[in-house]
Amino acid sequence: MKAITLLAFGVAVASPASAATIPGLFNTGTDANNVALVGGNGVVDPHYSIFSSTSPGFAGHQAVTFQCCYVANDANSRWVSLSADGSPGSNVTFYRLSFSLAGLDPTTAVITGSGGTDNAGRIFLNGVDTGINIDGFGSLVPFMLNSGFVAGTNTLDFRVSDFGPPTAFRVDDLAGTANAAGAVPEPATWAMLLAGFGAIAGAARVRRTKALAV
Ligand SMILES: [Ca+2]
Ligand SMILES: [Ca+2]
Repeated sequence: MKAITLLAFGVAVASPASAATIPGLFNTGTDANNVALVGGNGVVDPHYSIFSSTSPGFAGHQAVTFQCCYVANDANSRWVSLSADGSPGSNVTFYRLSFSLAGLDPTTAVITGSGGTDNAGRIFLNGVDTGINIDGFGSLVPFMLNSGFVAGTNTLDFRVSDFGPPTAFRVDDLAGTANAAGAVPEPATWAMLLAGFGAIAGAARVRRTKALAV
């Protein structure tokens, strides 16, 4: 009974501190409160910028709202594009969202969401291809990122490949958590915990031995 109590205590200590919400994870086409922007096509998205595009003249601009014939916008996200009419298409464009993990442990970060693209989409984290596709606009594709995060500023890029105008993309229900930096036990703490587990195991062996001897 005592060993079980000690074991439970050890697990409680070893468990990381409760995960904190990663700030700055906005869906496409939303305001500062992650609520869908009001207005028709062409409303400026304050969070998603056009990092690069094979169509000249768009890099450095913000994405703007554009809905064509895609799965419906909802209360917390809207489709966005290069322009108010989704032109020009037939290009490859990287849309970027930057966020900060300041004060958080990047090795514990997890981000989930769903996305769609007209026509094909791929997610890059900090310039690295995650291998995750979010293709198509008839429905949104769920995704999860749990590695590749760095301390401080991180960049989430959505590469949208268009096969003919218009083009657009959408991120919905983007959310993430990470532990506070330094919340993970230090090596010395782990050593103490392991020593504790060893003592518990030893005590159990002694009890078994005694039981056999009786
Ligand atoms: Ca939504
Ligand atoms: Ca298209």
